[in-house]
Amino acid sequence: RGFRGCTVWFTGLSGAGKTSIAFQLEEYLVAQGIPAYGLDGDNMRTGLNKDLGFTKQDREENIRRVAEVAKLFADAGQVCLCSFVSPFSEDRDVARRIHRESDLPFFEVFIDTPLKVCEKRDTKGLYHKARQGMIKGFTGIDQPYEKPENPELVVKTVDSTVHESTMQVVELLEENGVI
Ligand code: GGZ
Repeated sequence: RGFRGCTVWFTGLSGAGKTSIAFQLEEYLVAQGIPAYGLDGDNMRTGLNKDLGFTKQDREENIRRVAEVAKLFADAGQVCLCSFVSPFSEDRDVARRIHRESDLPFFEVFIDTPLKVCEKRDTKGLYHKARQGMIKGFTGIDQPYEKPENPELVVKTVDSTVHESTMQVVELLEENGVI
């Protein structure tokens, strides 16, 4: 059967490694001739979603809009790689439903990196700012992260390389006949 589009939805804390894995996966797929495109806070929150912040309500709307965009990419035959903290289960469920209603495959991938590790990495200094109270409503500090109950895949990044984590997602896509 020929290739069809789909959405891979990466969820996890800030600094968990979502975007690094999605970026390597995008490179891998494109090198195999499979069209793939990554959506994340950097390209969604600077444009389409620049009116949104990080309250529960704004995150809900962020995820809803991203999911609608991802659906269009998937419908156009792309593997759409979405990297969003997406901390609320009900918002991720909305993203899933949006895809299901259009019969497009949706894979929720939990990038399971402990808060301790993310906070120690603190690549952008955001956890430090959140601890100091300079950022309010930071996921894992003073807003919750609801762990996925039934994700298609859980990737534990501690003690593995980005390449190893990426290959776990490649396997998932192979097992499901996407690639
Ligand atoms: C969480 C925040 C916040 C707050 C700014 N909480 O590591 P990053 O920097 O690059 O990824 C985080 C990103 C989260 O945006 P998302 O669109 O993925 O969030 S959501 O899915 O919940 O809508 C982080 C930065 O933006 N950031 N403030 N308060 N992350």
